[in-house]
Amino acid sequence: MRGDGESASVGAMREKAILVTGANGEIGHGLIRRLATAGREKIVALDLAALDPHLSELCDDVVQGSILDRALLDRLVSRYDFATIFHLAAMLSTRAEFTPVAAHEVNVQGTLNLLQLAADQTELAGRRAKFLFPSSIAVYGLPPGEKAGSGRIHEKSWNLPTTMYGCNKAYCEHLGRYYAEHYKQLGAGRDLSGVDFRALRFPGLISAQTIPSGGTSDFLPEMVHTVARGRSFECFVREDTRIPFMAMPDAIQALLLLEQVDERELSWRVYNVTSFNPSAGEFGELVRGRWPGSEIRFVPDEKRQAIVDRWPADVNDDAARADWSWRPEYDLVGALDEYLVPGIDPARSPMPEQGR
Ligand code: NAD
Ligand code: AKB
Repeated sequence: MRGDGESASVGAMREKAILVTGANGEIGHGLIRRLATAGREKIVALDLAALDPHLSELCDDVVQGSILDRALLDRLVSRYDFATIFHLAAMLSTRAEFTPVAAHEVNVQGTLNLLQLAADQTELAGRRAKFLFPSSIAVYGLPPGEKAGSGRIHEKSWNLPTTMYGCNKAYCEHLGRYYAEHYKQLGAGRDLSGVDFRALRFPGLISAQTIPSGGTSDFLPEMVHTVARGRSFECFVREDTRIPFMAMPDAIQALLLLEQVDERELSWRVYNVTSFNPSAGEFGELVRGRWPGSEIRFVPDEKRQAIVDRWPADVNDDAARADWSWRPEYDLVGALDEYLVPGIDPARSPMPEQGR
């Protein structure tokens, strides 16, 4: 970490920018396009992977590297004044179950590194940096057999994750609350310390432009992308499996709405948001209706099934609706007919890799 004198001198010349970690991921693709269209501050994109060239041209700085590389993060702090950080980088639920310790490193240590970067920004700029964190329905863990009759799950209920990814998200929500409300609570002059942390517990997301990998909610997006490419699809969960979902433009809109709302309007820092929750079978019927003759078979993978069986069938997003006027634009049929069917271009992206 730099000394005080050095902080003051770099502060004077730092460029205002928005930081997006995990920029090359599914949400990063949608978010960077929206931020660039809105013509806001400079965009600094950070990802372990090389950034999609279509995104690179929209960003002012592209950094290929890891959120675990603290020297790299320190260099970013010395160069940029980040008023807002969208911390998207993560290892998703299925992949995390295969390498739980590595997942913990990326999902928890990586988030801690970014929260500290944000707290450093607050200190240097004299205003609390905003930190937008996509959490997940994976923080919930319903007991076996409870799911069907449990209704729309409230933020405060069933916070008993059963996956490493869900545990990581739940703990990072707590870390965010700590940095927002209790950071260095025994130190002097805390008025402008810490981070303005805000989180969304996203359901499964479906994008027309990108194909997920490494998640457990991937079965619906994989289905629609595979069928749109004229291929038969084997779904890894049972037909009656039901969890909430959302079209990607609504997820981006939710992030931007939550970013903009006055902190005093927030009842709490972690909000559910949702749009629709068809069963896998119901979604399959709708997909068959749009791509007649498509072949969809349900061949459950018992272990991945067990993960989604612990996730809620629906969540209660009343608080987001009341506090910052959250409303999804797309319902289920709208998501298919106005977004996915016209938006999926089989020529632009490869086949989904099923079963990851
Ligand atoms: P994604 O897997 O498409 O993208 C994640 C990105 O993070 C990838 O580009 C990856 O290269 C990058 N990354 C991984 N480790 C990194 C590291 N050490 N350093 C830098 N970059 C690293 O995921 P996504 O769908 O875009 O999700 C973004 C965020 O939203 C994640 O935190 C995820 O948990 C959360 N989320 C996603 C969904 C969903 O359905 N897509 C649902 C709920 C929450
Ligand atoms: C996953 O399946 O891991 C993510 C999520 C729902 O958080 N898509």
